[in-house]
Amino acid sequence: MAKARGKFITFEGPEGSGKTTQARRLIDRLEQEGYEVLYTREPGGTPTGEAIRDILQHDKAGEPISPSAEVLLFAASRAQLVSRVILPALERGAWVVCDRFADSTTAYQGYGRGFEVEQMIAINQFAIDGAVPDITILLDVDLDEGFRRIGARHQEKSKPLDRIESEARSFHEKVRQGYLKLAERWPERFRLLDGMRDADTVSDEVWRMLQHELGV
Ligand code: Z5A
Repeated sequence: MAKARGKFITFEGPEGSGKTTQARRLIDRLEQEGYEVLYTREPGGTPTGEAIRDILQHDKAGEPISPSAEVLLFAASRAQLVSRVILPALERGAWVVCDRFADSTTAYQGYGRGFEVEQMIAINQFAIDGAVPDITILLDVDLDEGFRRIGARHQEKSKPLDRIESEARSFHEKVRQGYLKLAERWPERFRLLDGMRDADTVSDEVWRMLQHELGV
């Protein structure tokens, strides 16, 4: 008998909301339960995607990126990740946990930059080829807390903020509000969690929610 398709879980949210921390913790827990799980991230996750990430975040191409080129570069990274990594893993029965996915484009380029939201959703549909997440965990934090966490990390590693992190506060506020609108639009897929709490409390809630929703 063919193996059941794996589950696809994405983490979304503003900077410093704890996506990477929670994605890693979830993977550890799923693996302890015997699941085959793959961690991946956007932009990136494939050699092509990681090269695009360098262009997008660190101006690797050495010229300003036009806003529409930015949309399409995120979409190109996503299309490659879906076809090379995500769909093959799901089809062989593995679970996939992705740190940001298509909703990031709708939130950042749509609500944040001001591109038409429906157009971002259409571009995403083309890029994801049917790979709609089973569950999207939206970690919500206010801007002050998110930037406090990111600032502390950058100071620790002596790294400057990247291109998108350096956007104005008003941009990041629009992104946060955009995410909340997406959670209202797709309540069957989105689970909104308060990311202001300590990491242990959040990861326990993520786990309880997945036990309830997916029977892990
Ligand atoms: N972007 C876009 O515009 N369009 C798109 O389509 C896509 C992306 C896919 C990717 O950046 C950038 O690309 C992002 C959006 C844009 N830009 N911005 N700005 P990235 O991948 O480099 O970074 P990120 O996705 O924004 O994640 P992040 O900033 O690293 O944050 P995070 O993953 O949510 O948080 P974290 O790494 O788990 O934690 C950050 C720090 O806080 C760290 O020191 C932790 O130890 C600490 N932390 C975590 N959880 C807690 C709690 N609960 N309490 C206290 N401290 C905590």
